[in-house]
Amino acid sequence: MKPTSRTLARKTLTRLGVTTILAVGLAAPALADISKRTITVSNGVSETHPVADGVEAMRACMSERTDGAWTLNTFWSSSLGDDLQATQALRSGIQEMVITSTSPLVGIEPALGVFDLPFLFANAEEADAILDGEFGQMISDQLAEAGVVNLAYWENGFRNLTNSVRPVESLDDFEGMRVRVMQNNIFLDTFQTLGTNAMPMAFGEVFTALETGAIDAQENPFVTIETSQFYQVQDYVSATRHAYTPFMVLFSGPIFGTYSQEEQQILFDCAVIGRDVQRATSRALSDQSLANIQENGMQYNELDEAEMQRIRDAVAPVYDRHAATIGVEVVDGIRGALAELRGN
Ligand code: KDG
Repeated sequence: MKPTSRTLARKTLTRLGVTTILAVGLAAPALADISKRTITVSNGVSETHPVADGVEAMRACMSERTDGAWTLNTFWSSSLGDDLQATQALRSGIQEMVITSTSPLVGIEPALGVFDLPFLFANAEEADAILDGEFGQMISDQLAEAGVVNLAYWENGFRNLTNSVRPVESLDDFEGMRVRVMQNNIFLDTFQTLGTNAMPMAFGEVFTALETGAIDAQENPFVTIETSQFYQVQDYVSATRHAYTPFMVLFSGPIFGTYSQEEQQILFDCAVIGRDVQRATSRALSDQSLANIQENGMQYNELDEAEMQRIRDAVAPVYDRHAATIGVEVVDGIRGALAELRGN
């Protein structure tokens, strides 16, 4: 007997109903655990910096894992405040995320100062091993007590000096230079020990201070020097590699607590996806950035090993002077982890 249109209709509805139930049923755990969300993330560098590559990879990951339920809104060049201000907004639960250097946050978590110790890491491989290993996790655990969740360490990078006075080819060449440093007593002490007139300042104020001549110098990775266009207001760049600064992808502790476990895992997973893209881009662009700032008029120099050793020796006492503030066990911990890495 040929089925009536009514029967066909019922079969279709049933099939449709079963399909829908299956679809909702299959999706239900995910939909139940994933809410529609808008996440604000801010940073102090410009959108041309490799941080943007990491953010785009993180955004794509979030979109895929939440089936488009999450929106990531980005704010660049300190437009939502400097690193410390944005981090305080996270602690208050009025902003979700910031990608920040560790250095400006030592007032919140003194142990972060360990990463400001001069010449701590010899290369990026060491930095990755420490940051992505037990030591980095220990620091992240301490940050959780301060009301922020560190989702991953990204790369700011090895820092080099720029200035508008003279090429810095020896320890003596630092003498009297008005150098902007991050708002951090370890950087302040390091550059005072080198003989400079070190001046703490938020990153967003540096370009204008260089442009007006209020300061002579600043120090940042080549990629930041290029993307912040410091070559417009600086004449010399010297390969001092005097410190390696990590970025952290921080999330608001109060807001994190309102996310389901599945959502929290997505945050961690996508920040790590972003980390690998951001680090790779930062390292791939470093040499190109150095070439570009030279093409834009900066005079580049490296220092001979004897002078570099004089500089390293001059700032070595900074470690002992700040161990108590950072935490003796923290300084000993990273020294031990590095010794193990180096097979010492
Ligand atoms: O938000 C990131 C910036 O603040 C970063 O570039 C920090 O390296 C930094 C500096 O010199 O302040």
